[in-house]
Amino acid sequence: MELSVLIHKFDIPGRLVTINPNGGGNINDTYLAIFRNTFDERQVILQRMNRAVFENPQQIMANLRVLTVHTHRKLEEEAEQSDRVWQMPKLIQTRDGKDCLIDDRGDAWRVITKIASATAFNETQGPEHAAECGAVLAHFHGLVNDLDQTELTDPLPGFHITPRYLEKYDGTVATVAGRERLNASMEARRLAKFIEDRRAFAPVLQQAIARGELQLHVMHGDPKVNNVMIDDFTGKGTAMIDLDTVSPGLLHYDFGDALRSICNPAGEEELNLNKVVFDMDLCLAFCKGYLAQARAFLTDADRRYLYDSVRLITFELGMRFFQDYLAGSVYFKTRHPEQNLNRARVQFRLCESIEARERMIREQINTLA
Ligand code: GN1
Ligand code: MG
Repeated sequence: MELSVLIHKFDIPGRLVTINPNGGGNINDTYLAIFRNTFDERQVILQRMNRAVFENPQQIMANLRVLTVHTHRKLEEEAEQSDRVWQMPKLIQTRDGKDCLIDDRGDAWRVITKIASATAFNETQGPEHAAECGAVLAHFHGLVNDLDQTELTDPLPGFHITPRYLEKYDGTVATVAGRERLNASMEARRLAKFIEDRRAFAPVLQQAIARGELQLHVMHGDPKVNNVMIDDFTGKGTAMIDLDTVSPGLLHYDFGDALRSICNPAGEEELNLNKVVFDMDLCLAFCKGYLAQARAFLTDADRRYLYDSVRLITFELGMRFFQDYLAGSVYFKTRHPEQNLNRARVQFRLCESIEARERMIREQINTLA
């Protein structure tokens, strides 16, 4: 079905002016559509949900419904006291009242409102930007902390359970094709060694959960830098987007993933590894922004594992990219065959940089948390 035909199945006022690819997600396909009438304009985001990753789109939409109803109500309640207008996208239904549309190929499509006059940057712009990302994540955690976890179904069970990725990696290495790719280059063998050296570290957060030290909360699941919308006029954060992975999890998965992304201004696709460093100024700024609010809901045990989460999620993402490379790049979208290998190199370099700064990172966190 053509995009212009598809979007007309949704209940959007005005006439379609343009529809174009938007953003560079690794999983879903995203388009921006603009509708106008004589006195108004409506910008919406059309997305095809990746069926290979999100097997049950209806379940994702049900989660989004629960999340948006809960947060819109809270945002309205606290609007008067807020220092800014916090935003949260709204679902737009099909003309026959459904939250998503299944096309003739079985693909699921949905439309949400676009956060207008705001930008999601692929690379951190500086300490102020990092601090805003921290404030937005903490605000998001505050918004969802009283959302009943049982109302959400886990869209990707085990999503940040690092030992499961290790098992998956081992499974891939055991295949003929996986072993061939692994043995085809020095670089791949070097990355495999990197993983071996950190095997014992992989269960650190799961063990803390098992000991009863850490509890599950509602988490965002993917709080990387380009999922934080920054207001074009005020420079302040205004919303978190990309809400498909919102589910019960550890706040640490979000904290670690946010720092992994925000403190690497070179970005995830950098080819020159020398440019990949964990930036301590950005770390300090993010932590100030996040912990100023999050301090109120973190326990002492939570604080003890914050550093580990940064190291772990960086390691985990590197391993996910590497496993996918060895499996023939079937999960993350790629434009060239070596792309996932390079993404893994970047994350592992970043992980080393984090390890080298352990003492400083812990100190920063401890003084602020
Ligand atoms: C994927 O689709 P996107 O780009 O928002 C991935 C995240 C990774 C991220 C790395 C469902 O997110 O976990 O951190 O790539 N999402 C899923 O860029 O696997
Ligand atoms: Mg995402």
